[in-house]
Amino acid sequence: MSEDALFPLTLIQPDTHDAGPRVIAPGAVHVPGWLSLEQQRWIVQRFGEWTHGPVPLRAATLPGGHRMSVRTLCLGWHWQPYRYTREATDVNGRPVLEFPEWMVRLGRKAVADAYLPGPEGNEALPELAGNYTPDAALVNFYDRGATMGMHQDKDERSNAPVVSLSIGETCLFRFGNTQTRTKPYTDVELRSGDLFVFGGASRFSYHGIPKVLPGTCPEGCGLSHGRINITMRVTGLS
Ligand code: MD6
Ligand code: FE
Repeated sequence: MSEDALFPLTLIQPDTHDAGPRVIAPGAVHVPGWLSLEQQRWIVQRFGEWTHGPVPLRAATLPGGHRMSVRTLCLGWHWQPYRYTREATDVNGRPVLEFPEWMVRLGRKAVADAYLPGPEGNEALPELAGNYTPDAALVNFYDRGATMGMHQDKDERSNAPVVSLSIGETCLFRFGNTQTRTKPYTDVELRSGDLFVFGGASRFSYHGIPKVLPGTCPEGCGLSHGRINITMRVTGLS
């Protein structure tokens, strides 16, 4: 038997981070290395364009007056704590950028890749993949020291999955439960190019970003520092 047959590439990956989809909880799937470096760079270029759009990257202010450390821009619908609007009424009143067609296709592929049946006890939720049509994206930029507290994504009137893409510095993603913002939770490292989908029984789980690891941008991802996270959602609004 040839060496290639004995040691197929997928089994000799030295880094378990590249081992394919991992089910973190029912409906919550981490797909390491889902975007190529070329795709990451292309998305970083789009990010640069969006920051010159009608609504600047801004740190949202929470109802108690606390300002988030993450800066956000939006596509499709403008998110403000805690609702979606068509105009950025908490920033400058301008209408939000359109949700790009390429991102609908990317979101559909993400849900399919995360949920289609696999050998690892992956939940098969194919009906979610075919007609997944996200209409809003939050694009977060994490500069030095930025974090995100434990929260649920529940401003949408839909239980369709949320698709999350990470580019730039590695972060610690804390994935919890639907009942409390505390334990039990699972800490997952999200690296540049990783996909995380949460839907099904995990759609309303608490989650947060306790830290970003400075200096971990891979060569060629398009960012020299910081972290971009894009979450696509179905708002259920019209
Ligand atoms: C982040 N993400 O990854 C923050 N929400 O920077 C989120 O809050 C998030 O990654 C819902 C689904 C996936 C996520
Ligand atoms: Fe979230």
